[in-house]
Amino acid sequence: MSKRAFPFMQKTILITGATSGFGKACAQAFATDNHRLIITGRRADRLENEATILKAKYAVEVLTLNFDVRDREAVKQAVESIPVDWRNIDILINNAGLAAGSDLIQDGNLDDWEQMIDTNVKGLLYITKNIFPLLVQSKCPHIVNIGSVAGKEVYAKGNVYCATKFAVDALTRAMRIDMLAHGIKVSQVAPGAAETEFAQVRFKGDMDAVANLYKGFTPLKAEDIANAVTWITSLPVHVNINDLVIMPTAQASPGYVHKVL
Ligand code: NDP
Ligand code: 8X3
Repeated sequence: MSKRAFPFMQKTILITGATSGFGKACAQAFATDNHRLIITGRRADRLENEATILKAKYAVEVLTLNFDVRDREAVKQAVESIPVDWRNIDILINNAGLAAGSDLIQDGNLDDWEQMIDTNVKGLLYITKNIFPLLVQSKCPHIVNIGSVAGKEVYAKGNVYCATKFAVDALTRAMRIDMLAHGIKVSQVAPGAAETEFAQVRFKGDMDAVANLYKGFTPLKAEDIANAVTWITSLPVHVNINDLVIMPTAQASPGYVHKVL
């Protein structure tokens, strides 16, 4: 039996935050299956470089959209700018997100809080609302939200990041209910610790803190999450994976990692 339910069916897939980590790995994984890709991010140079590589290596069509998901007008304009022959979007991967800082809540930095809430919650909402009218016309519409184990359990100094990912968990369930009549699949992938640029962003370039986080165990790789996303989005139309929690074997929960130092 084929691994893919629709190996012949080319889809148009929009991935937010495709300049790094999970989003970039998802773009590469979908490109191997010859899908058409709309990739987004703030770093224009990386976005264009990624598009050039995808086109050259996989001979796929790629459209880039360079905007900040926190800017609701920019999101609207970016979606309006999508050319007619790219507007048949089948899959939306709501991946753009971040943790900023790692402080006790009483010591928290308000700019960090706003950045996380604006990106992880409001950005995801802006994208979803603007893409919905395009997605709803697809024969196989699917939204995959990248949540986190931080949206399942809180941990010390996780506070606001955890709250944003609990919100993603809630919004995933809410979208599934609200969009049910439109036949839109809504799934969440909730990863545990994965080595991407996530920790560099969280610790604001403190590479000692990054190294310390991943020391003594094997974290997930971006490709592990991309494999899950491509599997979820390849299932038959009548099958939806609501929620998939993926952890490194060495991690039992956000606060419990077995380290061999
Ligand atoms: P990376 O830092 O490697 O990638 C994050 C991506 O999000 C980048 O492409 C970045 O692009 C984009 N992004 C961030 N802020 C914005 C913004 N305001 N507007 C547009 N794009 C933005 O991290 P990951 O790949 O690890 O993270 C992807 C998702 O996975 C996030 O939602 C994260 O919370 C979640 N996650 C990560 C885990 C991990 O341990 N790595 C575990 C569980 C969940 P650019 O900077 O170019 O805008
Ligand atoms: C990132 C996973 O455990 O670092 O969402 O919060 S964790």
